[in-house]
Amino acid sequence: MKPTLVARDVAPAVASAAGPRGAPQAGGAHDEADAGFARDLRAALRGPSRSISPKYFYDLEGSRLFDRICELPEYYPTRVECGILARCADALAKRAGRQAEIVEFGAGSLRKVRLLLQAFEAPARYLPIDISAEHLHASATTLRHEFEGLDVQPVAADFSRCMALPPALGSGRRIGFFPGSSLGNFAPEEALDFLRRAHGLLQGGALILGVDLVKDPQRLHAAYNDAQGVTAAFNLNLLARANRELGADFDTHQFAHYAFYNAPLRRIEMHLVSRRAQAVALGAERFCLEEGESLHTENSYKFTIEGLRALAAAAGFRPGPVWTDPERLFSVHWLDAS
Ligand code: AVJ
Repeated sequence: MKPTLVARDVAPAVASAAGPRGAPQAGGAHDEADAGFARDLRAALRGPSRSISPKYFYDLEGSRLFDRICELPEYYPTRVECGILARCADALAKRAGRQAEIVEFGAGSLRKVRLLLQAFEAPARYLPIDISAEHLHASATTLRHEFEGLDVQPVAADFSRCMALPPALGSGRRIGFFPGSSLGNFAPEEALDFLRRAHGLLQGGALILGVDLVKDPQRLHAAYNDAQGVTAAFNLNLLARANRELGADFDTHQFAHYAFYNAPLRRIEMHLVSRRAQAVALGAERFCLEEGESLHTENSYKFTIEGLRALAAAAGFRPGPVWTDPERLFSVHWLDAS
């Protein structure tokens, strides 16, 4: 695969750093991203598999809803991971060394990286990669104000496909940061493929990877079925987004949020289930949904510490120390790419 930048609203500094081939122009790239959503949603509605990538959750509204999920009492991963990161930040900083460059995959609202930036010794540059351009640029601006002198270069790109980064600075090591168990959105083969590519980008450096652990299914179930219904709204926003961006006519009240833990596959599955027989228009096409038919919107795989280390090793990393919380809900891994 050619390492092109699948980017929207790329910051000028990054666009020029992408090399002589150049990055796609913001306008054209935007259309490309929309075409991706339209194409993938159409394919999902046509069936027979009826599933779509969870990356389409994250328009501006979806990114905001996700930030609210992270604050929910039932959604333990964010809180627990932040606690772990706060406790291991000094150890991570020591391993990273002076003037490290942090590359974050799926950076979102940039909250967790603050824990690293505060602990690292003179971090040289921060490259947050996220698919939600608007949200990313707003967060990057806030971060620049907080860490004066830090070179922040947001890259609006789909890291699940390909990633092209500006050349490394050469001053310190390049440290990848992939928190939040976003790795769990990938099927095992895709996770391996992503880690192989990350290993290629981080040669000589390392990856700090946060993943959610297998645990009591009730605890997992509650985290994706919160009492306030924020996760339901997040799931249903996919349809609302299709209405806004693609002119579809989904009646979101006619779909139910359904999330459960599939224990044999060690993953949470999220679905949107049709409450009745209905037809939906998308562009010139009409799709019929039976009562009870589902659109599979997300998988969130859970890991064991040993399983994750074996996966990372298969991708070329040398697994280092692991940090966890007293309840062993979540884990943070140091994976050497040297
Ligand atoms: C961002 C993929 C880690 O799977 O827990 C949260 C997304 N979906 N609630 C997760 C999500 C529903 C989240 N990840």
